[in-house]
Amino acid sequence: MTEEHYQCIGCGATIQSQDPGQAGYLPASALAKGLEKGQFYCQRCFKLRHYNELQDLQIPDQVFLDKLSEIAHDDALIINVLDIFDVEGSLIHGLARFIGNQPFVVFGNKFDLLPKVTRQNRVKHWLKGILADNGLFPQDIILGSAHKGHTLTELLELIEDNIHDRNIYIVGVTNVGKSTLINQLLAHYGG
Ligand SMILES: Nc1nc2c(ncn2[C@@H]2O[C@H](COP(=O)(O)OP(=O)(O)OP(=O)(O)O)[C@@H](O)[C@H]2O)c(=O)[nH]1
Ligand SMILES: [Mg+2]
Repeated sequence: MTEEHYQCIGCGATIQSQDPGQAGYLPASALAKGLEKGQFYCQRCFKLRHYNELQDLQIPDQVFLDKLSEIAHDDALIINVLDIFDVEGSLIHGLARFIGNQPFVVFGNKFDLLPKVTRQNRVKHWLKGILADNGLFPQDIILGSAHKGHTLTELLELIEDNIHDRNIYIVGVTNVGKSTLINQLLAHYGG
C-alpha cells in the first residue's frame, strides 16, 4: 500500500513525505511510526497539537477561493484582521461578496505601536470611516495587539460568545498578524 492512502487525522490532508511546503507533509521517519500506530498526524497538525505552533502553508489559489466561497453558506462569524498601520493595504478586495450576509467583525491589530495615550474610540471611529468608504460595515471593531495576550480580552469574549453556534474564520491579507494572533489564541486555549 502506498502512503497516498493515509490521511492526517487532524486536517484530513493526504499524508506525503515529499514536500515539506505542501499539506499533509510527514517526514519519512515519522511515517514509519504512524504505520505502526495505524494513524497519522501530518507535521503541521503535530506541531499545532503538541507545541501550539502554527506553520504557514502554501495552497493553490483555486483551493483558497473555493474555501472562501464556502463561507457564505456556513454559519460563520468572520473576523477580518487589519493592520492599523496599513488599513487600505489590509482590505480584502471583494470581501463583502465572499462572506455574503455573514456577521463580520474587524480586528484592528498592532495597536501596541500607537502611543499609550491613544484613545481607542478615536481610532475605531477613524477605522469605521475608512471601512464605510470601502463599502464595509462590520458589526463591531475591536482593537488590540496579537503580540500581547492581555490586549485580547474583547476579542476572546467575542469568540467565546460565538464559538458554540458557528464556525469562526480569521481572515486577512498577508502580514496583518493572523499567525501571530492564532498562535496567541492557541496559547490562551492551551491547544
Ligand atoms: N507590533 C506588532 N507587530 C505585530 C503584531 N502582530 C503581528 N505583528 C508582526 O507583523 C508581522 C506579520 O505577522 P504574521 O502573524 O506573520 O502575519 P500573517 O497575517 O500571518 O502573514 P501571512 O502569513 O504572510 O499572511 C510579523 O513581523 C509580526 O511580528 C502586533 O500585534 N504588534
Ligand atoms: Mg501567517
